Amino acid sequence: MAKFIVLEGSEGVGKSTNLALIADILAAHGDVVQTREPGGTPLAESIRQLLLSKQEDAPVPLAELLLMFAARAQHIEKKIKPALAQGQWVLCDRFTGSTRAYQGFGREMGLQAIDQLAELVHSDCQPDLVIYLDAPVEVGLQRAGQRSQPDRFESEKLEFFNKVRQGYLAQAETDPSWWVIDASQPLAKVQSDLRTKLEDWL
Ligand code: T5A
Repeated sequence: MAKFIVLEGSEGVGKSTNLALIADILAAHGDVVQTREPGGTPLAESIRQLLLSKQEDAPVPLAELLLMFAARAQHIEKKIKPALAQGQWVLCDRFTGSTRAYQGFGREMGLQAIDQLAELVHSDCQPDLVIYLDAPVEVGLQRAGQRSQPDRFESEKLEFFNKVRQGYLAQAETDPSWWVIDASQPLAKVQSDLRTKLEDWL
């Protein structure tokens, strides 16, 4: 049966790069819908623009949190649930694990409100597997920095990203549906680790 798989990790660890490999492996098992958060539908992509762009009236942490869940609610109802109902695999770049790490730990909002919102928005739609790509913050930022202009999140300080990483590691420690892959390794090794684990799981 098709499942809902999420790829998590902080900036530049290689989520987009490895999404293609995972989609390829899954394709042997059925249709795959690739998507991302925030985003995945036209409305949710508009919310993504609001969240990532640098603007004078930047969202305060609570507005940021609510916008993440507004985008997620739209994405789940319009794209994730319909795909799963049609027997398609859903492969998503980020989900609520990101909210716990970035807003819960990075912005220090804690987990209580996030868990309440998660319950409201997707108590009936949880990932079957979360693949967390872990690397020291400096490694990811250096990789991400080789590309375009930093967005609003990428412009945060090192301390913010260290808290985000702690948030990810805390989730991976307590949730058995999470895998941790060492993404600081050369890409070929990251991909062979991913392939071995995933083919075994499938
Ligand atoms: N956000 C999101 C929240 O705060 N709360 C939430 O609830 C959600 C859902 C979204 C932002 O929103 C925030 C988090 C984010 O800041 P995004 O664009 O989806 O932004 O996320 P980013 O992490 O910014 O995406 P990136 O594209 O920067 O990172 P990736 O996808 O992890 O990295 P990737 O694959 O583009 O790789 C970066 C570079 O590294 C190379 C690649 O070739 C590429 O050049 N690379 C490697 N190089 C050497 N060795 C390896 N192993 C490599 N793997 C990749």
